[in-house]
Amino acid sequence: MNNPEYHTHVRGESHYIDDMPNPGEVLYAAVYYAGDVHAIIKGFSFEKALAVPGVKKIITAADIPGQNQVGNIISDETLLADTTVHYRGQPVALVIAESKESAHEAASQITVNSLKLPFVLDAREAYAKDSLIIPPRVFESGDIESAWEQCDFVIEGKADSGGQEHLYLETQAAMTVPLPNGKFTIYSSTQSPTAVQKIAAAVLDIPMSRIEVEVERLGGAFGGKEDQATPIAVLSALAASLMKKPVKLVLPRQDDMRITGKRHPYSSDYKIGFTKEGKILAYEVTLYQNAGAAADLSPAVLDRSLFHCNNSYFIPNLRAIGLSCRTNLPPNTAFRGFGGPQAMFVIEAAITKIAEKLGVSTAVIQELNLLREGDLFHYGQKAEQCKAKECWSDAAQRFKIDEIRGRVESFNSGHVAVKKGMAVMPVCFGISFTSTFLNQAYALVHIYRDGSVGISTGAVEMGQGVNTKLKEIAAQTLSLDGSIIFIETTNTTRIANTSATAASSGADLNGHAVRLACELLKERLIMVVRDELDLQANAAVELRDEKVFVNGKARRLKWKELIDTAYKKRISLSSHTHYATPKIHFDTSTNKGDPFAYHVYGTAIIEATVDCLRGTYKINGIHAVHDFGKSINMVIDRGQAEGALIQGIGWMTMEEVIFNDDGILLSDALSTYKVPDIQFVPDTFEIHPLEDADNPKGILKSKAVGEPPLMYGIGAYFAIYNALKAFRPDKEFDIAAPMTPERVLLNLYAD
Ligand code: LUZ
Ligand code: MOS
Repeated sequence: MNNPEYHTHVRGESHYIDDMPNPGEVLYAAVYYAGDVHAIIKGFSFEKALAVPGVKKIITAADIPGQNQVGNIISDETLLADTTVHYRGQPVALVIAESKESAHEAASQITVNSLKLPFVLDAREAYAKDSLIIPPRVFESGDIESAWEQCDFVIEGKADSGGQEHLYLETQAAMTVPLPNGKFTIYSSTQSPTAVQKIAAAVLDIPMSRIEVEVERLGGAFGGKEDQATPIAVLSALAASLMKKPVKLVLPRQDDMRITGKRHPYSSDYKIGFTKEGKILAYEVTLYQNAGAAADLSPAVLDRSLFHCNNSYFIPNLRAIGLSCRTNLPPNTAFRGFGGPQAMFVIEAAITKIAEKLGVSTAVIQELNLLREGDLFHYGQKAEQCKAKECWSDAAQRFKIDEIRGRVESFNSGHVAVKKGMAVMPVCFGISFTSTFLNQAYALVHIYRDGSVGISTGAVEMGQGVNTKLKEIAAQTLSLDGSIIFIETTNTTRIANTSATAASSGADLNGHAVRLACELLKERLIMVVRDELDLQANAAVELRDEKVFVNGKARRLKWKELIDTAYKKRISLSSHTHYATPKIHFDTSTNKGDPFAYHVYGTAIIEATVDCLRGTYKINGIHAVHDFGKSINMVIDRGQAEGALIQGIGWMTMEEVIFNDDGILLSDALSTYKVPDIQFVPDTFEIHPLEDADNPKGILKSKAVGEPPLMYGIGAYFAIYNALKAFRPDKEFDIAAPMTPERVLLNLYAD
């Protein structure tokens, strides 16, 4: 079953917010955002802006009827700045006009009189000033203090990774339509319809039930619309309520890049102790997370960093300290991997340095320390159905790792200025929101009188193919052809209190809810069959391929007639069900529990070639064995794995979010922010599904796929790093990503 939307996508017929037909007289909004990094607002000058033809109003914090607050985890973020701006790009005012051109022209005419304040851009500097979003978080296992004594070697180091722009194709966008009955419909490009509804209600000071959030599809999100779609949607709602007209707000690309937060840059210190054979006995890591000026999702992101700081390795004695540092950058936010990649980068850096110390290849140390069945994670969960070694061994054999290594070595001995490098990257990623309460979902399934099926859930389609999966789940459970099953838009009036479509768990959580709803309907229909055909209690009734089977024999009653019969017997043809992931729990005071439904494993081997005179490089090959469980749709899952992998390599290599010392984002356009394109993708790109994979906890035995493959991208950093090592074996390189060509040269030639 393929995504029915592919057809309208390629013809350009799929609607995103900015393509929606206008509902009558629509007004347009433009955000006026702070040009100062940290300042007290003393006054505005709106005269010139108001004189722009077509301008209707300029909205400021003073116009907000309810709370001027959009913080999700912590209430520390205004919708529109009141007295102080805390980052350049912070929304300060909203211009409403008859056209987008007028709105943007007017926004550019606003001036502000401000008193500039000192600011901090760096996480460590913020920590030194005690500027933390939450108190330090510490995850600990074993007895690290006495473990150091048993180590043959202890080494210390530092590893930094940079931010990442989400670069969803559809920028942040929303339109709100006020209805005559006092309700508002918010069309939002959000991963979190309920968050939009909740915050809009509080800002407008009306009950949540008066707001309906409607989401058809997103043109990409990658975590960037888990939290940061909310203020954009709420601004459009605020404007619509004040103007009593529909208001559309679509961020131009450059505004989007300046206003919204990104992946968190991390700076980390580690200390790692190991035996002379390379067995890791103790690991201590301190993660300085650059949270930006408001909490956003930073505390949750930080927790996932602490969960995944061991990546795919068993480390008996561990201490991980997470520091969420408040700086004057735009609030950083969810981004595919959600803090996991940043922490995994550090352990990979540490293992690289172990290998250098012992004079062996990194892969030897990695393999020696892989998680085994039954090992305890530092948060107390047991590794069950652990596939770490299986994926590693399968990748090593299938892709002939020794041949790759031999090829790299012989190339390097035959070349002086061009060097090759290879790296292996195992991944282990936990599936479930780490905030246990978020792991719940609803489905609403209607069977209509003609037998067609309409399904609503809280899942948001953002190009990841969740609708196709949900349809497949319903088709399998009801044994129907997909052509009569329809996945409806995501809507808070139909499905309330949803969790974000995030944490790779959209298909799992909502899919289980759809399965439950369909099973309930099936049970009712089987009762109808028994009644209608007057069957004995022991007769086996089955619904298969739109037919009714009794004791294995097809009867004349078909799906359509069965539905009509059920209706006439006054049996409900709708079901609304709730699913909550069973058994998971986590105690945030001890930081122990079983937070994840299961883990996803895999191993990638990445090869790179570096021109050590120019600093340029090419990724030559990506070979991975990935555990998809029993994939519901291999086309979608392969697409997710390939996309995530390239996005991860982009983060590690060429994508560089640069703020200058004045706090100005220099990489605020596609001319200055480079992302991988199709030319960058290597010719050899193999992702092999782990064979005979299974997953009793996942929907239809599949495994969540959205995020885990991103972290294979870390292998690209170390492949390039290893090439640099081949060029200058005796030089000690800093570990700092992204490994741009500029950084390659600095590594090679600066002292
Ligand atoms: N969002 C969230 C996430 O709120 N909690 C999580 O654990 C998470 N993990 C990955 C991506 N988004
Ligand atoms: Mo999240 S990083 O939106 O899965």
